[in-house]
Amino acid sequence: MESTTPAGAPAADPARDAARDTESAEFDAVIAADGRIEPRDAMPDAYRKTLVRQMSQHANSEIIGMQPEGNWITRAPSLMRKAILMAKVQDEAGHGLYLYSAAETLGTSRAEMTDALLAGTARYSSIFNYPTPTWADMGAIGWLVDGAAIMNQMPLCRCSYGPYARAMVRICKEESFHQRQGFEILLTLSRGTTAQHEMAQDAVNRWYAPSLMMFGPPDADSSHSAQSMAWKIKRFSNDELRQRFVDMLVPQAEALGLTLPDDGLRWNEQRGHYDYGDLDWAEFKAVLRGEGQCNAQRLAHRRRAHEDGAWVRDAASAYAAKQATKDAARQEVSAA
Ligand code: FAQ
Repeated sequence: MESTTPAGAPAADPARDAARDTESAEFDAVIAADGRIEPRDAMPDAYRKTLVRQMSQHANSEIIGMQPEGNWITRAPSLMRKAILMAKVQDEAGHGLYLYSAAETLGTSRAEMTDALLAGTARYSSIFNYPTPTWADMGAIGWLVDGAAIMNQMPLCRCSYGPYARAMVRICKEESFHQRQGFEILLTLSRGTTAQHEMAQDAVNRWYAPSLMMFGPPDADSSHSAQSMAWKIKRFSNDELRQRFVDMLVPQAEALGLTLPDDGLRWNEQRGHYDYGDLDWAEFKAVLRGEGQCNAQRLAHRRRAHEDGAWVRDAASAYAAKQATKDAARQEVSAA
């Protein structure tokens, strides 16, 4: 226990203070040299807390993000489409698990992160609170949502926290496949019958603005960006990534033969980027408050799935306990 003065304040301990200064200087030096912080390394509490917040939100997003597409597995228009969609949704479960595991290296358990999600005290991406009424939504999610996810996540492969950066490398490879499958769904619909083309356009109309909001609030309102960029967790600001995304979408929409629903969209010669229209940040805030179209449905479904899976967790724990007892007995025998 830390020794305290009679007044309750920690007693002066020059050796401990010197050790802390050294740790802090080492941390700063690794960040400055663009190195990686690993789980065994000392790190400021605020750095650890920021990572747990962002990584658990990211993991939660992957897990909740299975629902809008899961809605279409039984109704995909062909066996091939069904198999591809199932594989994509499974990938998302895998991404959630890598990310929870990576976050666990910071000392917060997956059970704690899951409890926070189920209690409604942890966030997940705003985008997954929108409904998926048509098959074209599978295309729009792949093209726009996975497209935004890659744009945001490629720089995270260079994040200063080693386990997060390494998890992102594989995740980005899979997201890239997801984006292509979404693009291909939209291309097929866009070149199909008039009704199919209209269905693709309608889905793009509904997903375009929410996908731009995935990058988070404008820089001026982003409470965490400055510190996260100083720590090299984030490499680019929310607005920088949003701009890159818009610049990427415009030629791709042309190739698809679809229109982006944005009156403000035009090439700005001076900036060398596309200008785009204002986003409805009141809607974004409402979604974050839990007032989106599907927030209640998404959480209720996740709670139900968690309860339904209790027997699997119980069985796995019982099996692990049995194996541990057997291993201990074997070790006793071999030691005797
Ligand atoms: N939704 O100060 P900032 C995917 C919150 S994975 C909800 O700018 P930060 C794959 C933010 O948490 C998609 N909340 O925050 C897939 C903070 O609130 P807090 C998920 C949001 O962290 C595809 C407050 O607003 N990807 O799509 C959102 O510096 C298809 C202030 O914001 C990641 O999580 C939002 N969109 O920057 C799966 C990537 N934006 O915590 C299935 C990793 C902001 O103070 C199908 N995360 N907030 O209460 C990040 O890069 C960052 O966390 C940002 C936000 C950029 C999302």
